[in-house]
Amino acid sequence: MRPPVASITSLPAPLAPLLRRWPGLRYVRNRPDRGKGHAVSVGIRESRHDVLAQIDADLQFLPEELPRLLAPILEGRADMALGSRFVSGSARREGSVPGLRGPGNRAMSGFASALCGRRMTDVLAGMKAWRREVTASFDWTSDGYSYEVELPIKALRRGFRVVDVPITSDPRRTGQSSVRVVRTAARLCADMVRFRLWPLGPAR
Ligand SMILES: Nc1nc2c(ncn2[C@@H]2O[C@H](COP(=O)(O)OP(=O)(O)OP(=O)(O)O)[C@@H](O)[C@H]2O)c(=O)[nH]1
Ligand SMILES: [Mg+2]
Repeated sequence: MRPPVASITSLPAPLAPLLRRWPGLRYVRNRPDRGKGHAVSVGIRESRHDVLAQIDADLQFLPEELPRLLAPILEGRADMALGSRFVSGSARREGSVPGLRGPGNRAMSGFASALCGRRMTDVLAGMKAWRREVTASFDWTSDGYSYEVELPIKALRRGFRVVDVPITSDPRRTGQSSVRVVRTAARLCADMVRFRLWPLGPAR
């Protein structure tokens, strides 16, 4: 992966009051934006803690459910937690997984599970948490969406404990999806085979 380009800047004015509540809050701006995977890799690089979490910025997942996602890691039962919209206890609110996205997400998770020999119900949900050691243990190659599957597949190859945690998903309220279902699925399948079979690369 090319070296990340990012700058740490002062918080934009509307976010500044948050600093009073969370003095450790940092705002990192990517310019140019190289995609979601790259943005998360910059977040990892700039973070200072041992347990990390990501959540989509469109608020389709609920930040108040982050403690539930983190619990298995903080309790020492897992090294990576995958938020899942398709496991018992999850809630998919009306319109949150429209059209082909439901079967598409299940098919991608089924393919990843078959490749890894371990059932994962929702590898693509944009709400995951892990111990820093997990992502430091392999080279990470995806700037785009494929990082969502690269993380759990490579974590399992390194022998880390990966668990599913039920989450709630809301319909999109604003903005547009950046996912083109068929093209993204084809790309993901090819990438998943690569993540499963190619050498893991050196620890970071
Ligand atoms: N930095 C960065 N983030 C991105 C990019 N594309 C997507 N994201 C992030 O990824 C999140 C998910 O993207 P969406 O387009 O909502 O995709 P999705 O949630 O898988 O699919 P939908 O069901 O259509 O919402 C967004 O909320 C952003 O936080 C990108 O090009 N750059
Ligand atoms: Mg979304």
